Amino acid sequence: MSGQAAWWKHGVIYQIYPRSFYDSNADGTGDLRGIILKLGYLASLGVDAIWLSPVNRSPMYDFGYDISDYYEIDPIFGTTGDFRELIREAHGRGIRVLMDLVLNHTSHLHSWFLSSRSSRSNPRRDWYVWRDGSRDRPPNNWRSVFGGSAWKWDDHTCQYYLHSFLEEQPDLNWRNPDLKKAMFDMIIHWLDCGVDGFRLDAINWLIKDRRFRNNPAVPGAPFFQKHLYDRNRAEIHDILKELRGILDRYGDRMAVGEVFTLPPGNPSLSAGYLGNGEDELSLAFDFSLMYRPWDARRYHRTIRRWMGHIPQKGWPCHVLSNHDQPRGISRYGGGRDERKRAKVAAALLLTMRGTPFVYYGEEIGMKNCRVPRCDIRDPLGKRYWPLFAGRDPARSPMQWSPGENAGFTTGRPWLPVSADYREVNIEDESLDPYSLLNFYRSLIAMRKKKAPLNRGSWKPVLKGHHGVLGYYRKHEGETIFIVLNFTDKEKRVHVHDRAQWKVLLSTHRFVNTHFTSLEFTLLPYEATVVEKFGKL
Ligand code: ISL
Repeated sequence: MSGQAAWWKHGVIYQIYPRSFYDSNADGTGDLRGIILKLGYLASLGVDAIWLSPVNRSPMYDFGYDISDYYEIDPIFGTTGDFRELIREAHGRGIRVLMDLVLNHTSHLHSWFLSSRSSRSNPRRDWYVWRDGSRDRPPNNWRSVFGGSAWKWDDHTCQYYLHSFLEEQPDLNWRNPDLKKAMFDMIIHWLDCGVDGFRLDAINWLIKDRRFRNNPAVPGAPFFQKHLYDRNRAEIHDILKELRGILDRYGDRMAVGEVFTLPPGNPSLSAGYLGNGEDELSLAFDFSLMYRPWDARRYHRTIRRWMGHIPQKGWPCHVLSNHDQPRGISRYGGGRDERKRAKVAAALLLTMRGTPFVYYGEEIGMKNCRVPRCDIRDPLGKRYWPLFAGRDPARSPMQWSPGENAGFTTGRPWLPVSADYREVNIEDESLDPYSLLNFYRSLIAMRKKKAPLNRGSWKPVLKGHHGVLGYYRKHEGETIFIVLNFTDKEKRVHVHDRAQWKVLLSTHRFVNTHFTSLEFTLLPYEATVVEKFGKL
């Protein structure tokens, strides 16, 4: 596929958590019509695609990641007609639409599982993972991601079924050819509907060890184990190759896979799912950066490692926040400087080589919301409170305005609105030329306009010593240099490159200011992007 056609390499992708984006019918939960109503905003932000966390029919034990019908839209979000309209309207504005595909498991209320569970001889029995055991002795020691054994005893058929996540999320058996065909048919259905691609949930869980061997223990950590036999099995690659074959038949469709590992971030493993760069996933997430403390050197090393693992023909992507992790701005720290740090992080995300993913609300600096215990909805929060408040803090309603419920709903919001919405909201930030929101807009617009930024090479020169990152992005004779001060101190930087430079975008300098060398005294938390426009 030509570089031109691969929009997913050069564009910016925006993740929407539909429950929390915009509520069009006052039931307190965001919906598809709400997204349609806000397409103008998304276009003004300049994003090329939106990825929607699951909107399929679901009993919502895991808020949509437990699908009970892959072909239907859950009524809380709207109808299939609304979904088709969203695709049409988004396409009309040049915005592509990605669906979240949960392939590892279904809801326990999916008709497939109801059949599978009905008897041992049901033709769909083998679509899920059933094993013998006795009531008090599960088939092996595998643990669920969400805690406890990954096996659930079924009284009716006296066997265990596997659930890598909640017991309401039984794992599918991808070794069964009929199941695999049913899943591929479903994928083809959505491609035919005009969906531009998919985010593949928990893709590294897809296949389990044929012999169901016990996972080795982690010495000294009784609740952890080395997930040798229930994750990252080699056969997953064969499935991804088949899937890529389907996508490629449609030309410009893509798949980005969620590769979650513990400890989080494993660049060689994540990049492994890109295959030779052209025959498996289009993009793979690696979450290393989300777990780094705010330190330029650590950031540099993490990015270098990630870039180093991307196959020659493959393409990286970068992400700072999503619906499972604490929000970026709440992780960077910095107290009163947190929004300055958020600008530096945004400049990094949007000037790197690799597709940037922006999580809704990140562009205005939404923080983790304080969710009182009685309002917790995430099953993880319910299970682990007060040790862990769960994932709700990063899923609070989008802050559209300083009005009631931050303009998200006229009903009662399904999760509390963050207390800071009177200052942190889209309406007010749109009016402030120096807001984080307008900085995101400028970064995205600049990235779109400048080929070195959206497709060029990456050459780091200032590698985080003294808290500063500096790197070149180059493409066909054009050169851009980015410099980022991660600290609250002034920093003197000097890169020997005498030429005519001008500022494209900066947190602290006027656009078009000229320089004859890359010699600056950076202000605290300065992020500056300069372009070479002539020789001296
Ligand atoms: O959420 C996590 C830690 O807080 C992760 O371990 C997460 O479970 C893992 O990244 C897989 O996540 C995906 O699948 C889950 C779903 O709950 C997550 O929201 C989804 O992103 C099960 O479908």
